[in-house]
Amino acid sequence: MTTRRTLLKLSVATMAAGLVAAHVWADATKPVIALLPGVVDPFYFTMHRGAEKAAKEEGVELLFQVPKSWNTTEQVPILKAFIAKKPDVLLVSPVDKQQLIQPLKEAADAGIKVITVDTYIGDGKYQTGKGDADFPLSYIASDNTEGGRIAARALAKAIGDKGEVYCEDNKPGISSTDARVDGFLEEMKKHPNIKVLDTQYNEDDANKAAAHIAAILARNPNLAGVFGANTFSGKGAAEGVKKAGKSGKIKVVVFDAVPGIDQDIKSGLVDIAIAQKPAEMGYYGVKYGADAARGKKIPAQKGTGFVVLDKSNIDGDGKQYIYSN
Ligand code: T6T
Repeated sequence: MTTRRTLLKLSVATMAAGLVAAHVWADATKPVIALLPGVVDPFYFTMHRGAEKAAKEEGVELLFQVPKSWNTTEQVPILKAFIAKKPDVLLVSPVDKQQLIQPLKEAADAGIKVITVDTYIGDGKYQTGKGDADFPLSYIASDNTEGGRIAARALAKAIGDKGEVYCEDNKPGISSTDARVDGFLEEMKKHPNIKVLDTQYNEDDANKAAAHIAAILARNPNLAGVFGANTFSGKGAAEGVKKAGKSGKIKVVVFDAVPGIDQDIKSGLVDIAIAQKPAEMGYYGVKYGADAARGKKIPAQKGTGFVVLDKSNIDGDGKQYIYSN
């Protein structure tokens, strides 16, 4: 005969089970995903819109906070604040391949699923069981090395395959821009009549990039071309070429498609822009995050491709790929 005590125990157990189920159910039904980009720029605001679109489709609560500048000292405090909020998933663009490994490991150790978008930690190869930086579940980004090769081929063609060129870059240690410059230098080796000068670093400051053009022109008056490896680098290099009165003479190839790039291409200041698909990075980041929060397996890598913008498509199909704030 079931005693009152057993009945009581049973009902407590059932209630407890109900509660746990309710909690897990709440996470799986409305996963919380925190999106932590690298810096304030139109690339990441476009990414955020793609993330919001997927969040609506998936019933995800999306947290979003942007570091003021591209720096571990700006990104890590926000990361720690997000960890304290215990989201189900962290969607992050690590600002340094090495320095963000430990802070992200703390997130993973706190039970937060980590997905990197645009940039990666370690060597970007995840879920391999090797190394101390393979714990993220997925890496979603452009093939930046190939992007750098495309930039080199385009610049070589624009300058008639001879003359002096150089790369204008943010800072070393960033997986995306490092790969672009590597791809550019690797491809330029196939162009013996082109001399590649030392890469210049502008710390994501377009004014510094513009000043580099003036300084290099003083030493190398025959400068024929420049590759800007990201938004600030490209914008600054183009500004520097314009200030030097060399628009159209010094060929400019840039990575990214910031607002106004259409004017720069039509005026001939910029020859080509390699537009990434940040909205897709945000969209698939949230889709994969929601799946992972619901216990589904997700691919360890996803390439989002890019589109080469130039005079032939900037007012046509290409326009849709220009980022916006
Ligand atoms: O080029 C993008 C991004 O891909 C890169 O990782 C960092 O710079 C940008 O955000 C542009 O500023």
